[in-house]
Amino acid sequence: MLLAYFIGSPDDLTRAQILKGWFFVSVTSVLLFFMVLQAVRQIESTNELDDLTGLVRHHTFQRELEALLQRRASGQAVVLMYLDIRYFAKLNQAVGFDRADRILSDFAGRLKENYTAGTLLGRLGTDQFAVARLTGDSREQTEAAINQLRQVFDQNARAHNQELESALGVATAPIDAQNAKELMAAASDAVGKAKMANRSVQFFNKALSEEESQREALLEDLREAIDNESLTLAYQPQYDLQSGKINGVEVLIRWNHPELGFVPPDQFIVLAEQNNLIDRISSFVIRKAHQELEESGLLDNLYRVSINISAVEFNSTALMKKLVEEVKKATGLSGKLQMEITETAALSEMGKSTAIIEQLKRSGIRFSIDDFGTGYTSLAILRDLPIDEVKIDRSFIDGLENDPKAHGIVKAIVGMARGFNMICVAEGIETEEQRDTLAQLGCHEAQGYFLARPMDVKKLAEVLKNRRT
Ligand code: G
Ligand code: G
Ligand code: MN
Repeated sequence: MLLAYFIGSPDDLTRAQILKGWFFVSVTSVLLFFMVLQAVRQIESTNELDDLTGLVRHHTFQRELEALLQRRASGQAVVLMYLDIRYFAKLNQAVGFDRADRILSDFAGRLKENYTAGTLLGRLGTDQFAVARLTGDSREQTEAAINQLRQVFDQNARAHNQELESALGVATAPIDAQNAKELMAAASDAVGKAKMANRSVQFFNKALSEEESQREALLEDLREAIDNESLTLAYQPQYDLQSGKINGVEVLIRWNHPELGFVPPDQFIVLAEQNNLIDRISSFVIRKAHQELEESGLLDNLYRVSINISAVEFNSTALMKKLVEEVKKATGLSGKLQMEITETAALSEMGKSTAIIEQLKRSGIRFSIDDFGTGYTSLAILRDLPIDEVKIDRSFIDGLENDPKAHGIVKAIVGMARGFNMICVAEGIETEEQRDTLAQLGCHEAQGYFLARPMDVKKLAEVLKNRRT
């Protein structure tokens, strides 16, 4: 033996052997301890019981729900209700964690008292509970189940002297979903909508939810298109009504979607505005227009390049600062740049951006009000901000020939623009007669299909060249 070889006396040998024995015992117990600990943890996680309420957690709930769905007989429905306690964070702050915890555990207690064993109860989040049960498949029976749950919630709130609000999301199988996972997704979707719309009860609505997922998909694609710079630009010339020459162009963004084809900007601009992408679109437009017009040598032939800037950007100082940075980088273009304020959102807080607008103004940027006469622009904006141009909305041009009122409005806008020393541009010119009437009324410039459609930069180069010769 190895020990005997190293240790001389038999006494030492015995002691060493005892030590060796203890050593093995300790190692084994440490190993055993960790194995048991792991096993206990595993058991805990498969049971997934919530410490505070004793209710099951997400995974177990889903498993039990699947089993409940299997037990469903024909003519029966499984109704799943998600209950979210509104403003729970506020409650936590107001009464402290301990009392808030007690409100939660008492609510769970009441649920257990009020429902029989056949009803599934779960705690899915801090302030989110789930109740699932078999009912008949009539609407009345579902509503009875909803009322019962709301009553239990209200009783608990009263018992704690709290005014608590709940939001319920309701989904039923087999109408809304085929399996437990889908049913839970449906109830979760519904409770999210209830909260967003400040409603106490919201039923799952498949059509709504599909529309939303389409929007989500479109948004994802838009993000990608912005990342890959696969959006393109179109330019629409603006003509001087006296000389017939092209004074400027309006830059319009285009999205050719790989599957959907041409997606109109009205659709995706709103999406961009709602999802903090609008500044990236404006940056792209400035950068790309600068690059395209410079590379094709067209900048010298244009007095003015107009881009559309969303009111969302004009309403935000931070977004306006980003815009200023982008404009600074486009040196060749910035001297000709005009910003059209498009009124896809109300110009509510433009006051905040006044300083930046004035700064842009001093560096030579011009400003135009788009769709004038139909949007939210008030005359006060024309008075308070350094506006250089108004674009008469297409709808008035449309009525120019047959609608005396539209004619009157156009005449008034032209007069007002001239009075303010602003350039007046008419958009949406589709006939010769419209063009001639506008020239007669003293409108400075015109833009529209009759004169030229939006076109890519190559075509624009041709049109500008033909004009010169
Ligand atoms: O030509 P068209 O269908 O592209 O324009 C539809 C609407 O989208 C118009 O109101 C136009 O002002 C807006 N739009 C077009 N291009 C842009 C753009 O680059 N930025 C913003 N914010 N709006 C744009
Ligand atoms: O709102 P804004 O002015 O940015 O709108 C520009 C939009 O007007 C673009 O979608 C452009 O394609 C469209 N447009 C340009 N000329 C005409 C026209 O003569 N008739 C119509 N109906 N639309 C036009
Ligand atoms: Mn425009």
